[in-house]
Order: sequence, then structure tokens, then C-alpha cells
Amino acid sequence: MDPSIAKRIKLVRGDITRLRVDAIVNAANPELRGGGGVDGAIHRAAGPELLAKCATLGGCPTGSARITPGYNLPAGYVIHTVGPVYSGGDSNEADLLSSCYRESLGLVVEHGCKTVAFPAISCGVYGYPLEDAARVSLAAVAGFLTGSAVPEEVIWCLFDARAYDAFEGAL
Ligand code: AR6
Repeated sequence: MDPSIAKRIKLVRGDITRLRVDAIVNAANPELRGGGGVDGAIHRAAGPELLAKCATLGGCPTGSARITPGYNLPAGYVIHTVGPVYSGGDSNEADLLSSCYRESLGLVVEHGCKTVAFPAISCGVYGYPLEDAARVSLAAVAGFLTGSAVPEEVIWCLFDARAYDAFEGAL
């Protein structure tokens, strides 16, 4: 990876709901109705207004993204993206996962955000193997950053050591 791009990517361990960044990304479901994992944590921390707002959006197809305010979160916005459910790797999963990152970053730029934090999309309930997801995710973000001076910084906020190690290895 080009060193000037690598400088704009940062890996941290922890809870994404605590980050004071312009936007955090949620690993949502197509109905945007909240759920477990990082989705549950974000809805709990943002408060009930977030679910009420999501209910007005008409859902979100896999590989796409939608944006809402952050409500009670320290982050200004939540970008909800729907990762693919992993089913062996031959069902377009890599393209759909890449699309999640590109679409989210498109919204980041459109809303003037300079910093954004992602979780490891699809790597929990949706079952994407961590090492593969890390490689695909990093390539998608590096590709976007190569063509765009914004956002200034992309953070991956990784909840556990396994996820952190997978992304560090891929980086
Ligand atoms: N901060 C950062 N990362 C977290 C946090 C947190 N607070 N909590 C969990 N993770 P998942 P998916 C990590 O299952 O696979 C939901 O029910 C977690 O360890 O949250 O895309 C939705 O409603 C894992 O590495 O998302 C959907 O139905 C990563 O976040 C479905 O799950 C993603 O795990 C989406 O599944």
C-alpha cells in the first residue's frame, strides 16, 4: 500500500460507540431495525431516536449505506451499511463487502466528515472469515482513499484481539 494512504488508516481496539469522530459506521441489517453485536451497541448508546429515524428510511439493500444523525453518541453521524451474509465466498460476498465500504465513504465525503470509524463489517453474526474480510475491506478503503483526499482519517475500531490481529496482518 502507498505509504501516504497507509498513513490515513488507523487500527484501534475497543468499543466504536465511544469514539469522538465525525461518523461511525454500523453493521446493520437490511430492515435497519437494530439487532445484536455492534448494531445493538450503537442503538443503545445513541438512544431511541435512532431507531425511530431508521424506521423512516425504508431499509437498505446489502452493499448499500444510509446516514442518520448520531443522537446521544459522541459521533455526529451514524452510517448504516449492510454487509453480506457469508455463504462460502462464491456469492459475490467480496464485491458486496467492498461496496459497503465505498458507499459508506461516499456518504462520509458528501457530509463533509473528516474522520470515520468502521467496525469489522460482516465479521460477527454474518460469518465472514476475518482474514478474508480484512484483506477485502482494506483494499476497498485504500482504493477509495487513492482517489479522494477526504476523509483525512479512516479508523477501524476492532472489538477483540482476533479481529485486531487480522486487520493488522492485512495492513
Ligand atoms: N464496537 C466495535 N465492534 C464491535 C462492537 C462494538 N461495540 N460490538 C461488536 N463488535 P456484528 P455483522 C464487532 O455481528 O457480522 C446484527 O444483529 C464484532 O465483534 O455486529 O455485520 C445486525 O442487526 C464483529 O467483529 O455484525 C445484523 O443483523 C463486528 O463488530 C447482523 O448483526 C461485526 O459483528 C450483522 O452482522
